[in-house]
This record gives sequence, C-alpha cells and structure tokens, in this order.
Amino acid sequence: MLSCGKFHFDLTRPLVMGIVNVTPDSFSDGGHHASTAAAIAHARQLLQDGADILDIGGESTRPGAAYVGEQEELDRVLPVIEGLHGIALPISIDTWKPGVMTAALAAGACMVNDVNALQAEGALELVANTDAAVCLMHKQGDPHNMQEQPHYRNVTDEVYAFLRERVAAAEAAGIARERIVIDPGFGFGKTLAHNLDLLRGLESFRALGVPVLAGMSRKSMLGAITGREVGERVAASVAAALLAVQRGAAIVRVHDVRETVDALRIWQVVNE
Ligand code: 9MG
Repeated sequence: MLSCGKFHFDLTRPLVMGIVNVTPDSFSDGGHHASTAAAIAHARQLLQDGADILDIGGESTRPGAAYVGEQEELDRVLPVIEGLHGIALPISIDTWKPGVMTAALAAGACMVNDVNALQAEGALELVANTDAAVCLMHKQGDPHNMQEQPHYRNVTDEVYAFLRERVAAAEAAGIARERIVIDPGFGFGKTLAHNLDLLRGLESFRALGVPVLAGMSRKSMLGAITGREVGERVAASVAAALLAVQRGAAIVRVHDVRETVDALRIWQVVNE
C-alpha cells in the first residue's frame, strides 16, 4: 500500500513514475516561461503515456551537476506544479531542500522524492506534518563529487543499513509506513560494479517492509554496458526497469514512460 495525499495505490502492479526535469538543459533555452509551458505539456503527455506518478525536479542531480539556489529552483518548479493543478495523478517534488518541499506541497504536490533521504534539518518534521508520501534514497557523496571514488565494503549491506536507519527515523518522526518508499540510488556514488550488485540484490530490500523504487533510466551505467549515448538508451532503460520489477521493485522512475508501460504490461500478463 502506498498513500500520497488523496491517492492510494494497492501495489498489485508495478507503478511508473515519469520524470519531468525543469532544468535549462531539459526544456528549451527560451527562458522560464517557455520551459514552464514545455514541462507542463511534457507532464500531460506522460499522463497519456500511462504514468502513475509525475516526478518534477528543478535541480539536476547528475554527476558533476552544479548547485541551484532555492529561489531559482522554486521559480522553475512551482509554475509547473501550479499549471498541473487538478491533474489526475500524484505529483512528486524531486528536491532535498526543505523550503522547496514546503512550497511544492502547498502548491499541490503530494510526494517528496528526496535523494538526501530527509537528512536536511527540519525535513523529517515537515513531511511528517503532511499526508504526503516520501521516497528516501541512498547516495554516497554529493552530485558534484559522488563519482570521484565511491567505496563500499559491501554495497548492498551498507545501502540496506542506511535505508533501514532512514525508515526508522521517518517512522519515529511520525511518517506512517504506507507513506514511505525506499530507493538504493543507482548511480549516486556507485561504480558500475556497485550498481550491478545492487540490482542483483534488489530483492533483499523488500525485507524493510516498504515499497522499493528503482531509477536507472538513461543512466551512465547503461551507457557503460551498451556503449550508447544518453539519447539512445531507451531499450537498455526499459530492460533495466523490467529487471528491477522482476527483482521486487514496486516503482520505476523513468523518462520513457510509454515504452516502459508496454514492457511492464507484457511482464504482468505473463505473470498473471
Ligand atoms: C532525482 N533522481 C535522479 N535519479 C534518481 C533515482 O535513481 N531515484 C530517485 N528516487 N530519484 C532520482
């Protein structure tokens, strides 16, 4: 069971979270107004394509990405969330900043996708005081340095222990279990070998008793395996999403919603 505000999912089928990046490199270079309109149109297309959740983000978390100030992030995401008012699916805000979480939830978002797992001061409490869902993700380091020298003794054990602690912290703060999702954070301070270990061991994260989200869409781990540039990783992304679902992921975070929905439909029918 997953509850995001007024939306409730029984998780009897895998959910697809569609990515809406509102960053200058994703939509047009014609300024805020042009990128807002393009992001809203893209979000509506993802709804048509079969997305279950929309994840809206205004700060890139790619390796090497630059920090974006809170006001700039708000200027990017709030008009998009407001422009999607009344849309028939939950909106997730992809941010680690408590100020952005607060404003986005007030504007209509009902999920927080936090690559920092609510570790910022005040983040746990502010989500606890709402009925929003939260995705707690693992990362090692920060986007500007995380791929420099990731190191683990046992990546699956260490990520598991981190997520167990963050689920406990969230519950202790008053966030009900049915509002919590966990994510091992593919590509966030992980080598290709670490990512593959996590994917192979994904099933083990289900023991934490909350839905598992997996995000590998178009990531460099897929480029390293296929030798393909980011725009040519659709097939690899769909394969990765399917493998994650096969290993117990309840939600996949993807760019290519239509292709992923089709692939998961085949998986579902075969497993009926
Ligand atoms: C924002 N973002 C980029 N990659 C991600 C991933 O793998 N998981 C989650 N939850 N968020 C991500």
